[in-house]
Amino acid sequence: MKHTILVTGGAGFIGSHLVEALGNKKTNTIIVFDNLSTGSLANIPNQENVVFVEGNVHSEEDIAHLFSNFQFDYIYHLAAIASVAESVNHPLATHQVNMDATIYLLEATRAQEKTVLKFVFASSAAVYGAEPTLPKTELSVIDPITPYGIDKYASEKYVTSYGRLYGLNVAVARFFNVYGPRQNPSSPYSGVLSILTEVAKQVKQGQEASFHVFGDGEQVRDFVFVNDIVQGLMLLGTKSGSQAEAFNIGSGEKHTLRDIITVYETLLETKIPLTYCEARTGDIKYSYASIEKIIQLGYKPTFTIHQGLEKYMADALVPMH
Ligand code: UD2
Repeated sequence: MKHTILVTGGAGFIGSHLVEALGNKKTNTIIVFDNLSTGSLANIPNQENVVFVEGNVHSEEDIAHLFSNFQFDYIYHLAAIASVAESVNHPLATHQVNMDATIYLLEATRAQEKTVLKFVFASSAAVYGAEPTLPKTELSVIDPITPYGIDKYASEKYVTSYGRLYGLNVAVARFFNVYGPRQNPSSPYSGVLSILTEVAKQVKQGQEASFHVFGDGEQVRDFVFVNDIVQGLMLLGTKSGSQAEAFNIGSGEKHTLRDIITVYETLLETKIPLTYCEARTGDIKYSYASIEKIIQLGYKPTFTIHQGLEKYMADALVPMH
């Protein structure tokens, strides 16, 4: 079967890994729709069945233009302003990207002649906020505390409601702390493991560097390797049991930041210099997922933290050309 698949944010960290996996099937045509604000052309696999279209998800005009050129069998909506801090500093601008864009896409999907086989929306553990009950199940209290989390949750509700109101085939993924190659470490609010990997790389290359631990390092997270996120997304895309439902995607493991630093040190056979600083305001001390619901759908995490970091470090330490 030939399928045309849209990946918004396909030039970004998670999106580009999804594009790569989908593109392995030669009968698929993947349309990468991205404005390259944080993503990059270099992330997109150079393959005949992968087509790049530049545009803004928060432009109704750009979306209309995209859908006038293509009819999609599957849509993975990953484009977003991924920084929580950015959403706190610029709530209105981030709202347009993280929420309005979702409705533009849903409307265009509803209007297209072809029935979409699945529209999968990338949401976040941020919807659970700071409510302390753990592990987070899909039935846990929802209490987002930032514009980012609020827009993710509102978008989720639009997506699942389009399933119920208009019979659109839809599903929602709630990502926990994703890490892996191509995660950009350049902002202080980048994923912690992208920053730690950068520091580890510098230390390994004999440069002077130190990793800043915010708080005591005892904060707990569910770090999930990007390939497992891709596995989860593809399951949500293809399984009928995901219809109009939200699913956590995590690793099923939980680790303190200090444990993770020890794994890096073991892998690199060297100590990483640490600087302890004040905990971040609003930082959540413990966050981890129950992944039982997506396991019922057939999900099986394939990377332990050790295996994931090994792969990530090997990739990061490849000599530059
Ligand atoms: C994650 C998500 C965010 C949102 C949030 C919901 C990522 C990158 N972010 O934020 O999008 O879904 O969960 O709660 O997945 N840290 C350091 N040193 C550093 C950087 C971070 O100690 O240089 C700490 C940080 O204070 C936190 C932990 O590491 O305790 C993880 O930080 P993060 O920014 O990677 O992710 P998190 O869980 O705050």
